[in-house]
Amino acid sequence: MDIKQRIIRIIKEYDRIFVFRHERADGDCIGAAVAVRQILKDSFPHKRVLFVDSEDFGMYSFLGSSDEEVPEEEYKDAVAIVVDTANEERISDKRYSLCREIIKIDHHPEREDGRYGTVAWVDPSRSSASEMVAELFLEREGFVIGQEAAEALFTGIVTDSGRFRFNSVSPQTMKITAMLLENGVDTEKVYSYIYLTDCNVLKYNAFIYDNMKITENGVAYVRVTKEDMEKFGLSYDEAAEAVKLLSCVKGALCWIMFIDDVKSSDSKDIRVRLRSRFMPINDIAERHDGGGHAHASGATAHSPEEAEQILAETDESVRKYKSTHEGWM
Ligand SMILES: [Mn+2]
Repeated sequence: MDIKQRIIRIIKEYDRIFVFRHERADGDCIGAAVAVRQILKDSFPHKRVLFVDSEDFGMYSFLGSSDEEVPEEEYKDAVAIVVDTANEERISDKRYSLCREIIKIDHHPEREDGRYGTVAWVDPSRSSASEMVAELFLEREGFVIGQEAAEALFTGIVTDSGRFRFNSVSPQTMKITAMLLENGVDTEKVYSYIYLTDCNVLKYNAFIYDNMKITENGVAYVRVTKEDMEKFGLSYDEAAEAVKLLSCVKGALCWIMFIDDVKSSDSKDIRVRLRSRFMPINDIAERHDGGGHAHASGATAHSPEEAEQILAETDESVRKYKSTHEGWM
């Protein structure tokens, strides 16, 4: 029996179903979780399907809200469906472990500590967990996918695929999205909730582009101070987000945000958010009290001089890469 059939069979066996997501929620895990709950409630009115969550859904509150807490005994003879979560440590609510069976549906790369669940459907080639959830129910008779669920899944696919731009977008992503649209997605509404931006953030974004510089070999960078964050009324996390604005500068293979470490009040450290395309930059981060992924790393400069040093090293790295590789732009 194929994995999707097994998942469906387990779901049908249980009268009580709990849905779980990963910590630091995003559009995909919220969308997939809300949709699983809605589809199963609409398809099996006698089943109790719950998505208990201690945080509100933030910018994704338009997709719905979580269910009230229930006594722990309720979890015992239930099945857990965990969406979009690579390993157990990242599951935001530990009560999944009380459930009798666990279904994992995820699209993150497989990892050493990633084996959990009675049944695990893991496919890293997928754009999103929402795409997988949509496929699971769309291709079967007897499941009701109404507008609410379709919009939740559409939101997950759109946000996790960078608006259908990432490599993970396949013909199947588009086919599934088409079917969701047939189920009545209000795209104008969804896009308004996801992409409209507060005025102070837009002014800050303008400030970022205004103050961005580019090195000789192609490193786009910007410096953000504590005073800048105060001026625009942004938290560290909100201000730090804007590193992605530097990702689309033609000729720049690397981009860096140098931002005051305001998390500890007396720190003079500068956090260095390093990003790149084609070439890795984690080696540079590792030399400066940091590390991370090949194309997205973080480091710490303990002085303005060290920040200069990191910029110089990155510039040199880009020079080397450009002189020994073709196909970048
Ligand atoms: Mn995801």
